[in-house]
Amino acid sequence: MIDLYTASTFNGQRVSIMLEEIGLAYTVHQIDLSKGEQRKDSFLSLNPSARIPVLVDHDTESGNAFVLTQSTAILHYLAEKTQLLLPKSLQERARVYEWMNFHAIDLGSTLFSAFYLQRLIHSRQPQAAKQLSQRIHELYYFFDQQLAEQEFLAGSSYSIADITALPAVISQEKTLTEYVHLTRWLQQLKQRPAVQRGIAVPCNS
Ligand SMILES: N[C@@H](CCC(=O)N[C@@H](CS)C(=O)NCC(=O)O)C(=O)O
Repeated sequence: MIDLYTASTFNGQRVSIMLEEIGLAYTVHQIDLSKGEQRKDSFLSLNPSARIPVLVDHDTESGNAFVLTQSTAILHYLAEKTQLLLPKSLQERARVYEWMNFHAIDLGSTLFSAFYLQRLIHSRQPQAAKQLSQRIHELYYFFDQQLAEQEFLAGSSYSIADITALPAVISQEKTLTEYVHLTRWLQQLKQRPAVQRGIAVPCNS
């Protein structure tokens, strides 16, 4: 049995999409970030850094519950546990990690900085805000070009690289229509029942 502590954010939805894709049973525990539930002692005992998502796997070889944080580490863990959504060959797996890092680190941190800069200090730092938006465009262009060459982010099969990228792209869909290959990929993945169920967690659970 698996417990998932989550909220309706990109990092949380990566894990719920993954769990829906691999078909493992799990219980959702919604953490209301706006009410500060991530800073309650019961949650801090799972993740002292006060961040969702947290996965607790009770089905381990040792019999001890295994607690894991960081959305991309959780995707790796679940892919290895089930041998799903991760290619067999070393080089193909490396390609998956390459694209996971692109999304979680390069694009993710730039979007995060832009979000705060645009809302909090745009009037004082217009040049920095402009540079960040150019950088976001470059990163999306690169992402789009990758999908011009192949069906999925890391090659010919759907993988945890696609799941890493998906929640942020779904939430920004209306602003990304100029990227035609990315849009083709997005429309294809949005047809997947597991994606539809996973993106709705925790609101519909
Ligand atoms: N790198 C972490 C980031 C986790 C994270 O930042 N979670 C946010 C929600 S997306 C959170 O719990 N924030 C709580 C807060 O800011 O107090 C991951 O990928 O899981």
